[in-house]
Amino acid sequence: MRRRRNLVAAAALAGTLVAAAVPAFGASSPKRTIEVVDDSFAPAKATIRKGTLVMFKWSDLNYQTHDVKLTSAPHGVKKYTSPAGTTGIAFRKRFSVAGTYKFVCTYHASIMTLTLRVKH
Ligand SMILES: [Cu+2]
Repeated sequence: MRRRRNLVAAAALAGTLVAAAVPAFGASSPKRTIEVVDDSFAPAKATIRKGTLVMFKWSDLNYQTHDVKLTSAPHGVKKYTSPAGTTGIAFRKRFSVAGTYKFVCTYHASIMTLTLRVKH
C-alpha cells in the first residue's frame, strides 16, 4: 500500500517537473500526423491542442488519388485544399484557432472524411 502510494506521488511529481520544464526549454510546438490512405484519413477523428502542426502524409501503398480539402472551419479561418496525388505528398498545416475543422478528400468525399477538434 505504502509502495503504491509512493509510486503515485513519484508519478505526480514527475508530471509536475515535465510541466514546469516545458516553458523553460521553449518546447517545440506539438505535432501530429494524419495518414492519407486508400480511402480514408487515419485517424478519421482527432483532438489536438491549439498550435499543433499537423502533417498530412500520403501512404506509400496508395493506388488512388487523394487530397485534403478543408470544408468547415471556425470563423475567420481561410479554407484550403492540398495538392492531389497518390503517394509522396506531405502537406503541413498549423492549427492556431480553436474549434472544429472538417475535411474531405475531393475524390472520395462521401466516404473519406476527417474531423479535427482543436482545443485551447
Ligand atoms: Cu481520396
